[in-house]
Amino acid sequence: MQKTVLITGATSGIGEAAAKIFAKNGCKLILTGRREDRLMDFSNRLVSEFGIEVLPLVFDVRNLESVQNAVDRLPENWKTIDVLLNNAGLAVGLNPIQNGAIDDWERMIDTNIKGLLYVTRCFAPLMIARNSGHIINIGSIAGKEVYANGNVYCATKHAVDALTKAMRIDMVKHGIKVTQIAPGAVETEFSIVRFKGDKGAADNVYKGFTPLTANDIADVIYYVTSLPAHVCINDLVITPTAQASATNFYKV
Ligand code: NDP
Ligand code: 8X3
Repeated sequence: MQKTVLITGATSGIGEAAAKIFAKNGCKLILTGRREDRLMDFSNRLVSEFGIEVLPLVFDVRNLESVQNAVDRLPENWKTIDVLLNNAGLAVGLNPIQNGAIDDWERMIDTNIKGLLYVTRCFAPLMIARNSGHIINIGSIAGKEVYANGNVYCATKHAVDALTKAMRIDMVKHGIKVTQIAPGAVETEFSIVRFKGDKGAADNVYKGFTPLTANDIADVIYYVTSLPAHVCINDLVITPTAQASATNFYKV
């Protein structure tokens, strides 16, 4: 059966790679992000390359009204969402707590925690109405451990870890699977955003070892959605082979 998959943050990195693998496998896609040009170009490319249907929705996950509008305006034939991939997220800044920029903190908390909650609160009722669906939250190794200067980002991803467990309990009686995928270092635009456009600092993060690619994570996302109805993967931590913990890398 052709699945409908909703992906937040599909304009780059893991969300974009996930959209491609679901497209290749013939799924209908609802793709979201703030950068309208990128979202439209990408959606059009997927339609022409894979002959699938794509519904691009431009909204900021931090804005509850926009998220609610998106669900209220969903055409009837897009309401049967089988997979919700809560992927939109970011790290901004890398400072000790006493020097943290309050605006950076607000952006991370509003996007990674409140945004994920808004999207889930607005879209999960569509799954509950059908007693079927799969919610996949992109957490992080930063949701399992903390590291120097990672303070607020780590806290937001610990919240994703807790919310994933809590959602699974709330959803179990509705037949809805809830999975967390918690990657280590993946080379995407993540570090460019974290270092506020400093490409040199971002490149440094991935020097001396082979990081994961967005496609590596997308393959795992697709895999967890391809299992039989009675099988739910709860939680997966995925690192590059050269990464043993949040801070332990073998670099040459
Ligand atoms: P990217 O920066 O490449 O992608 C982030 C995506 O999130 C973009 O599509 C961006 O779209 C979207 N996004 C950010 N803020 C908002 C917002 N307020 N509203 C809507 N969309 C938003 O990074 P990744 O692909 O690496 O990150 C994806 C997820 O993976 C994040 O949750 C991140 O924390 C997590 N992660 C990443 C790791 C890594 O090493 N890269 C490791 C572990 C977890 P747009 O700007 O168009 O809105
Ligand atoms: C992204 C991975 O280690 O930079 O979540 O926090 S890390």
